[in-house]
Amino acid sequence: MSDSRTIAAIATAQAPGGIGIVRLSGPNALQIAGKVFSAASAAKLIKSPGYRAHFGKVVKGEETVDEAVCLVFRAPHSYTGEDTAEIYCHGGLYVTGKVLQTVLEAGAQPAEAGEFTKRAFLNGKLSLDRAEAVMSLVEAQGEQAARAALSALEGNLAKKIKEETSLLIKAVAGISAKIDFPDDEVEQIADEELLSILRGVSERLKKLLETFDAGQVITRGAKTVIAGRPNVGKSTLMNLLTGYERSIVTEYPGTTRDVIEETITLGGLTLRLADTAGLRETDDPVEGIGVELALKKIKNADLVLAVFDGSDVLTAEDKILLEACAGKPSIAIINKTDLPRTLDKEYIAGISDEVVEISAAQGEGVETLAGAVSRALGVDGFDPSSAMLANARQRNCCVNAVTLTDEAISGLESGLTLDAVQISCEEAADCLLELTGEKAMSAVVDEIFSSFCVGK
Ligand SMILES: Nc1nc2c(ncn2[C@@H]2O[C@H](COP(=O)(O)OP(=O)(O)OP(=O)(O)O)[C@@H](O)[C@H]2O)c(=O)[nH]1
Ligand SMILES: [Mg+2]
Repeated sequence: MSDSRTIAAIATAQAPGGIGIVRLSGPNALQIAGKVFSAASAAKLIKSPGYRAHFGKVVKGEETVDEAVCLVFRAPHSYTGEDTAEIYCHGGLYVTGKVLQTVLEAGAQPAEAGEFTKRAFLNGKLSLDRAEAVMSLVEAQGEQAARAALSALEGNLAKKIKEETSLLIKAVAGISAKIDFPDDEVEQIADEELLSILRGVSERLKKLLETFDAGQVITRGAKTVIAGRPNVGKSTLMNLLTGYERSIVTEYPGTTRDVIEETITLGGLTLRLADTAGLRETDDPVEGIGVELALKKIKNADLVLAVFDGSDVLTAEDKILLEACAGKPSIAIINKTDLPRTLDKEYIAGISDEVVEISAAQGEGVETLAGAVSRALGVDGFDPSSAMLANARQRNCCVNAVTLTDEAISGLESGLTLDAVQISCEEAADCLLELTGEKAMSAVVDEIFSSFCVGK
């Protein structure tokens, strides 16, 4: 399936940088690139072999736009599977914009969001889950997220799903034979074997579904709120984790009022941190709004870092916070270990599963905290490079496949007609084919790629 339009877009970030890349793909990519790129060797791009770099100039009529390198890829040996030219010019907003404009004036069409990767999918270069992995890799902020995306891009999920699909298809074929040749004219698959195939598929898909939440934490980052009563050191902890003075720290209780947010990585995990106003009853209307916001953040958080002052006694506010954390992934952080301890640690340990002692001011205890974070989020020991479901779409396909496989299993167990069992198995296989894109509807495909960035 190939598109007759030749598309172009800036493939690099829209910010000043050493190099910017304008990419063209489509049947006329080399012809259009040849109109705007003049090679120093006088070589013609249209005649260039693939995987060849040419040094030269981007020109617009008589005007030189930039010195550049043009890389040629010949179909089908390119990312999109089409003829592709990549113009490496100087990075920066003006130059890349002008090179793109020149290419568009020479006959290319502006690429839509994700269109290069969509073409790669439509030309059979990537399965749908691998195309989604490309976007996850681009968006990855932490090491674990990048490893997970790379694993999917390498086809680990696709491979696993294909294995289960072929088992379901084997079951369908087995049932067909039983229906068409009921008198044992051909060798038949035993009911027990059919059941064991289907049970295996259902079990493995359920295992894959179980890792979804942990996978989401790894790929999207955990919404993490730093909470506690005033002056326990929340903002000092925020600054320690971000590595700079993100929040204002003073010895006056009630310093932080607004929610201060920053994304960080801790132990390879991405945390979307929010430092909040100290929790207390207050007559100050501004601080009061801050406290309300803090409580809302706690409610919606994936993880609460509940901070306590180790050099002080436990107060009623501390106890309320401990209770608010019950049943939620949370860590009780006893801060200010550099000062003599007055706090009742046993009380906290009796309520909270994870208790970590730190000195935010001295920068001590971060590693211990990192370990506790990964345990509290349930990703401890999770291998991000194992096959996992990357998004709600993939999860949905998998859930439907399990439901239908389980229907087939109970149908077989209860002696339902083989026709009904066969249909369930076929539909289960279809759900998995939809996951990898072999049977995805074009509306679904359009929807997926529209969330990509332009130039990818
Ligand atoms: N000795 C010691 N002092 C600390 C430590 N962490 C924070 N502090 C001090 O505690 C005071 C309050 O720190 P903040 O980080 O502003 O506390 P907070 O919880 O953000 O306070 P609010 O924003 O008012 O809710 C400051 O004087 C900090 O220097 C620590 O580990 N050891
Ligand atoms: Mg603060």
